[in-house]
Amino acid sequence: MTARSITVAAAQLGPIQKAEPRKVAVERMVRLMERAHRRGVELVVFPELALTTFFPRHYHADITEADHWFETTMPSNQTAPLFAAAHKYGIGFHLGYAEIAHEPDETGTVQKRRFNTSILVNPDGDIVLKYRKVHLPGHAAFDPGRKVQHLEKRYFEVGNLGFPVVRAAMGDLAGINMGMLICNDRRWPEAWRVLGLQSVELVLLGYNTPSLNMEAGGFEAHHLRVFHSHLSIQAGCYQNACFAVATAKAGTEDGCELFGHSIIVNPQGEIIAMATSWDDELITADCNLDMCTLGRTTIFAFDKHRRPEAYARITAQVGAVEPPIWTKQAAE
Ligand code: ING
Repeated sequence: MTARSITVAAAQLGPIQKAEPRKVAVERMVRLMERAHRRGVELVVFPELALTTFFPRHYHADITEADHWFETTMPSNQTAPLFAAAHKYGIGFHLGYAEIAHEPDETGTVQKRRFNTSILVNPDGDIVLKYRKVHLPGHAAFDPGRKVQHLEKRYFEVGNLGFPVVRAAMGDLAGINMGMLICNDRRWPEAWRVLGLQSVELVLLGYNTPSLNMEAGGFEAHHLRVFHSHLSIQAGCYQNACFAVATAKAGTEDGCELFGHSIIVNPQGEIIAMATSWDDELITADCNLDMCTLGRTTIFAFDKHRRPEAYARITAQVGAVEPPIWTKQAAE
């Protein structure tokens, strides 16, 4: 039986300066898709917020002043060249962008809503999957203690689409189980596990991660920034027996440095490709999806081994509680 294989790419982007128009970023991405096509790539993963600079580092008292960083339609005239290239080369792509949507809120009233969003587009230009970032790091109000602001909680709502997985045709395969995470999501094992519980085979993930810890809360050695990113992704893949393509926006944007080190990881948790620049760079790998079978039929056969009755705290609590204190009296 021929292996269920797909050739994927992380299309890492170098910096996008605040003044750089979407047109330039899209042209850079189309060039990466052309290069991907020459390498026989069937699915390209672009970063989080791939069309603009990482604007949550900039404070606006009136958040509507940041609306120009958002897309109100997808595709639009500016993003149409990506859909055209996908069709021309027969390549699917993942794109992260800031989304403005006019849709009902929980009271049923149509509101203008803002999300940190990613989509998966097939070569026919269909949006086969959409995800909105659930774990928004940073803060909502201006933080004078910070060297650089990280205002995702100001500009975006928490994603309201859950962590969806869809089985869709891609490359030569009639169906692949694909899901998405965005940046900070990768640090939360619950997010990976919700995808794993839907039999995900390939997780598509974009990120924009500062190379220095912007929190004034304490020292974190620089080399640990990349280590923690890779650790989270490798663990997520191993513990859910899936592949992941994790693509950075990297380099220095208006003086703020983002690390690259985009990676492609297999269900054994091995890094099978890694970017070495902090600029536009295409890394590729052939993913034999049959590799997912070993983990999910043995160590991580969820139906055989998971014990949800012991996991109640995971959904019952938000923060941690203090444990009981041991005393001799209490122990007797
Ligand atoms: N960026 C960072 C990320 O989670 C961060 C924020 C960095 C949080 C390092 C904690 C530690 O990769 C985004 N955009 O989520």
